[in-house]
Amino acid sequence: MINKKSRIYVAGHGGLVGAAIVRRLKKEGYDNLIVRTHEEMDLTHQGSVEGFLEEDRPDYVFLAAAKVGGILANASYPADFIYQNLLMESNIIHAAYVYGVKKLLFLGSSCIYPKHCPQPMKEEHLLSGYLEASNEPYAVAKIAGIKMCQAYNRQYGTRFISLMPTNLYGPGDNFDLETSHVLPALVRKFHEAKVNGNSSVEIWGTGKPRREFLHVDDLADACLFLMNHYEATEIINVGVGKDLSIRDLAEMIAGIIRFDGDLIFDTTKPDGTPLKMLDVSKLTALGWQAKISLEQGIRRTCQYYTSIAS
Ligand code: GFB
Repeated sequence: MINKKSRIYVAGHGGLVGAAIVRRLKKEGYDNLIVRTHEEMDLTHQGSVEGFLEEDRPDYVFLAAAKVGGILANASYPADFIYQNLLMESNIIHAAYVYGVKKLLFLGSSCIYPKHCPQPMKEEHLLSGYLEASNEPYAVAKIAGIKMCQAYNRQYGTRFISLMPTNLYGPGDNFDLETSHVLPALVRKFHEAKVNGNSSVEIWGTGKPRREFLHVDDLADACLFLMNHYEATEIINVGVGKDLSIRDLAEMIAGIIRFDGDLIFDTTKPDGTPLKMLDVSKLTALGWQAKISLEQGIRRTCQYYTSIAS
């Protein structure tokens, strides 16, 4: 188990995942946390990252820093997604080796699996088929991060573990309608439609794709659990083991927000991967399960959004 006095660096502490990991660590009594804002340290700058790790010498690193976004953001900024994610992960993983970090946890994504992957997607399906085009640059960067952790483990005996989370949501999410993921986008759209008395809400695509959603506080709990209990170099999926269609998600959010107008499906927008549910049997076998139901999680996210929108 990580000693409560260990020096723990959370890269990306200001983002959806990083902030949840900080909350979870503080709740557990880990009070020797190290965080740096983007202004204090540019993670795409190797010299700054090496200087920081040489000076602060963290014992553990949660690598939650990434350039992330929904289907449209990935289609619009492919160069940013591959460049920034490759640089940030490479700088931190290499410096973690050079400056003797005891253990590092790397966060990948479920989009690393093939577009037409057998469902539910198992860890061994990685690189068994073509990727979904809409987020291939991001997926390739994340796969490179996995392979870098595994290569350093093999060559230098490092303890760099890699988690593959399913689609995430929760407090601190990005609610920008162009760059966000579907769940926060729909929470905002239904909230605004209700407040403005609109008669309909636009949903991108056909509504047919299915997605699995994990609340970010559950993910943070899984990160701490695996940092303490997982030592293998193989990747491990983190999810809830069930999915629903985008249409059903929209109807669920509309019901919670009590919006009773129409759903308009804009099929000029991309659907992306048709299915991407994770097989979480490896994680379940280790003794971890998600606790926050989708309905509970959406209610909390709606409360959070209402608190920041007003
Ligand atoms: O969440 P999302 O943007 O990303 O889209 P992915 C999921 C599905 O929701 C797609 C539909 O079929 C979208 O067309 N959708 C419907 C919407 N309405 C909306 C809306 O208003 N906003 C958004 N954003 N989607 C992401 C990858 O794929 O998965 C990321 O792009 C990352 O890189 C993430 O891997 C986990 O789930 O398709």
